[in-house]
Amino acid sequence: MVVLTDPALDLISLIRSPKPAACFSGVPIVDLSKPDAAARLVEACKEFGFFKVTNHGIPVELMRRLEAEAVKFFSLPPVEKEKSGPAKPLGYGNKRIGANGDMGWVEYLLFAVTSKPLSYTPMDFLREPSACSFRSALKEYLSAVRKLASQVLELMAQGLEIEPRDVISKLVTSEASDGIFRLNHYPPCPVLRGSNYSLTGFGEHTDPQVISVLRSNNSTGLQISLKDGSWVSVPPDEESFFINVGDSLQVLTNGRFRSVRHRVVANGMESRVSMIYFFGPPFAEKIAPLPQLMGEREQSLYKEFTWDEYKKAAYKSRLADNRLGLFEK
Ligand code: GA4
Repeated sequence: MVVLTDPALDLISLIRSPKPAACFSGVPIVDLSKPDAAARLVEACKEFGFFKVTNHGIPVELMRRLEAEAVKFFSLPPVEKEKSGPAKPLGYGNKRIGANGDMGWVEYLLFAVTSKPLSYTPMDFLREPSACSFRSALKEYLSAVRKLASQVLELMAQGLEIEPRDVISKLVTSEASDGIFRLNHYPPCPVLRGSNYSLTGFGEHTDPQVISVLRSNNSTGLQISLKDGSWVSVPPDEESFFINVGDSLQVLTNGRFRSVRHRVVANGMESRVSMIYFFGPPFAEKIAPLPQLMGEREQSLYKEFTWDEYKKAAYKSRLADNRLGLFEK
């Protein structure tokens, strides 16, 4: 029996560890330096909605620099961090996720990011001269990951054999594109040590955007749901990026790609730090299957909607909801 000493824990659903959390060896790896990258990536998006990218050209030092800045921030006393919160939806958040009652064993910072020119909404602490190294790491990281996302989305178009090659990438790199960046810290949870329980760090959900690019430290915790509904643990790799297909890309491909359900299960032992850049389209953009991809008699599986409509609906939903369900025909 676990003794709960932290009252906040009462609110978080405790879930049993998936038996010796065997790491899944089947996560598709897309080596960007290989000629088969486009084909492999399309295959992965159809089967899993998820893949790992290697040989991406982004120095691991840059990832570590930003991670160290995040760790510095999350190590501040709660009163200091709370000056940047609560997240509504941007800013510092602790345990509360979204506005509709979801909770997780996580604290985070959420930024809105514009793509052209690249900028983000700074919280007050980031305007201080002492935050100069945080600002520069953040800007360099966002710029590098935005280039990577463009490259991945162009390869996707190539793999899908559609023209122009930037038909998907331009949705997320235009002036009005709606990006979000998230720094997550899953702290250790000493009361769970030695028990066979684990905690919901971030409950199961799909991402509403086109794609999300994730990098984490070498901690376990990320799990994805396979086509058959089973959950598997993703082996960590701090030098690579993991890409999630989001709901919008599922719609753009008329269901050929699957928006991957994922979650973070905190084992209570190690501190997990992740950084995720969510690439969304402009608010006015219609999210509908790409005409280049549709077969002769193929019908859209979805009602027509704009990103603005979808995002508004998403923010009214609970994390685990099937948000696309509302828009299916
Ligand atoms: C999931 C993907 C991103 O982390 C996020 C999340 C957002 C939030 O944390 O504020 C949401 C969630 C996410 C989807 C449903 C709503 C909104 C929490 C929530 C319950 C930043 C996003 O864009 O959607």
